[in-house]
Amino acid sequence: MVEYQNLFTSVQVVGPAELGVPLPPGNSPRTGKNPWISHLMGRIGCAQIGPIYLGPLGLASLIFGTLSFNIIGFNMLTQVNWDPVQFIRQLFWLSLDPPSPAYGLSLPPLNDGGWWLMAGLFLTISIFLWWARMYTRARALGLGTHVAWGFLSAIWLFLVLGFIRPVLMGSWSEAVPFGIFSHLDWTAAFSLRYGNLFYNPFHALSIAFLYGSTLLFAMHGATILAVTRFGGEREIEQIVDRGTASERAALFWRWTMGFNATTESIHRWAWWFAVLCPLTGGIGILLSGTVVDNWYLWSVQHGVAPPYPAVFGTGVDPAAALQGVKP
Ligand code: 07D
Repeated sequence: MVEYQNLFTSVQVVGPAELGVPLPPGNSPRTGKNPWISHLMGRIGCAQIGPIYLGPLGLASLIFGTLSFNIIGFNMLTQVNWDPVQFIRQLFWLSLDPPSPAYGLSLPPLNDGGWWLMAGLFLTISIFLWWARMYTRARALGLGTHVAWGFLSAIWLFLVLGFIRPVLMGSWSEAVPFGIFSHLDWTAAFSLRYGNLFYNPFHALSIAFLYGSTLLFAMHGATILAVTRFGGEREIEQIVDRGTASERAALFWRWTMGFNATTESIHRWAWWFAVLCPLTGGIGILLSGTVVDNWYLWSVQHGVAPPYPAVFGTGVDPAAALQGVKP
């Protein structure tokens, strides 16, 4: 038996072409009847490429996604006078921005944010079509729809950032621009505008689930790799066999921290942590500017953060000073 005990040696999963289970009536045929075998892909996953299922939802999603991508790309190209070299050089600084606050929620001219609105609409349509594709593919295979609901949690944050909160605030200008640095600038500006997002408890919760997800993933990944020498990655046998890799994996954690997840529950932990990250994040963004105007002052008011010491002398209320009230 080949023992693979380091982090990099992976198994090539290659076998006769596997075309998958027959699809229920009403499904399109899968594209690519003769799948090809790629050694390189086999190093990071399964060596067999295809067949893929496109179907009407996949096709429509790709069309809308491509439209959105092109609207963003061509708008950026115009910003560098259609010069491909400058396009590449300045790519990270180029941006398709939402309309200015003057337009509120009205339809702006194309070059004043209209293209942004259209790209956002098409991207949203594309994402929802992709969601429906995930849902229907899972159903067609007789699976649960856990992946689709997890994806919906990310879509929730995406919608809050680009649609729901701007609508509540009464202006498209509140939304995130399409651009690498511009969306980072937007993020920093948002935090500053609402009194430092670190004081937003939902941002904190979201971070806890983000970091928690990476920790759980690292623990699970490491545990399974650690028992591959006993065949632990071959999950099917492990589910029914006692005294094998799975049991050792569980015992490892029971011995080191007194508690172990089961092979089933570890995936529930992972799913909930991942889903709760954008779910709580979306709540935090939705509350900013709509319900809470300054998260630092909110924290002081609720006893979460200490007020600034009276460095300005007595008689100065730091909270009021922060809002520009002169002593
Ligand atoms: C963004 C939404 C789902 C995405 C989908 C995909 C496309 C493709 C492509 C057209 C990820 C859409 C598809 C766009 C288009 C083409 C070609 C999911 C997303 C469906 N923060 N922060 C979070 C930390 C600070 C700020 C979350 C850490 C500062 C703002 C997360 C730190 C400031 C927002 C997080 C830190 C600030 C966040 C994101 C440390 C200023 C949000 C979770 C250590 C920089 C977002 C409540 C996620 C949020 C968010 C982490 C610092 C601002 C937990 C670790 C103090 C404005 N921050 N942050 O899953 O939810 O994102 O906030 O400093 O909006 Mg933060």
